[in-house]
Amino acid sequence: MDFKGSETIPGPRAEDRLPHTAQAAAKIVIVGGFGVGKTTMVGSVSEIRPLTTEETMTQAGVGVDDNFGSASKTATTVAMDFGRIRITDELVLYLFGTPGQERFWFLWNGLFEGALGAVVLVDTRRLAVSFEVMGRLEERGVPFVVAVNTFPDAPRYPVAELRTALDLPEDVPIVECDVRRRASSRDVLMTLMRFLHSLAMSRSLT
Ligand SMILES: Nc1nc2c(ncn2[C@@H]2O[C@H](COP(=O)(O)OP(=O)(O)OP(=O)(O)O)[C@@H](O)[C@H]2O)c(=O)[nH]1
Ligand SMILES: [Mg+2]
Repeated sequence: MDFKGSETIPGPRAEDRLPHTAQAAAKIVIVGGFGVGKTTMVGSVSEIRPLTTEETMTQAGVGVDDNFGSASKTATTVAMDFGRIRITDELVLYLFGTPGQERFWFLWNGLFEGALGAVVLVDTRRLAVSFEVMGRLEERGVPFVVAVNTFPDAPRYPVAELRTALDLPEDVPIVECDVRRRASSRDVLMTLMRFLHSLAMSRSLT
């Protein structure tokens, strides 16, 4: 029975509904330093309208977050980004983007709960924050791949040199990407999924 003045709460938009073929879901976290492209990556690859928690940057942030190379950047994520992508008919990835700066680490406890793996986004002009992020992932035992977001004015290094600079073991994949491009962001996720698969296989053999 309809009540006068009652409102119908709209359900999810058709394109936001989980595909009926989906059988498994995995939680993936995308993490990296300030302005490295986390929100852009979640937005470019997500099949649903991404949820973002962006706030306009204010004068108070000057000197705290280095706006290196992103002069047009006017907003920053204050909590997380969220998106979803179907990797196969059966497998859906839930993507959580989160800032890597130390003052956001309190968010990590909840966000990494149940995470299958992570993408560490790297800007070669600011490698220092990547060390802290990777160190914390290692402490938590979260497997990750490194994706270098190739800003045009950032120095390019051969993968072997980056591996040495980042002190990464041979098996951790390092890939270049342009997070503004959907195909490129998707390739990064596929690299992570292949890496997780190979880890699972090698663990089941030991
Ligand atoms: N030229 C270039 N610009 C990029 C690229 N990726 C992101 N940008 C731009 O760089 C800026 C930073 O991207 P965001 O996605 O906001 O970065 P973020 O990591 O979410 O930033 P915070 O949430 O503030 O830490 C945006 O203005 C993007 O349009 C890239 O690959 N090349
Ligand atoms: Mg962001």
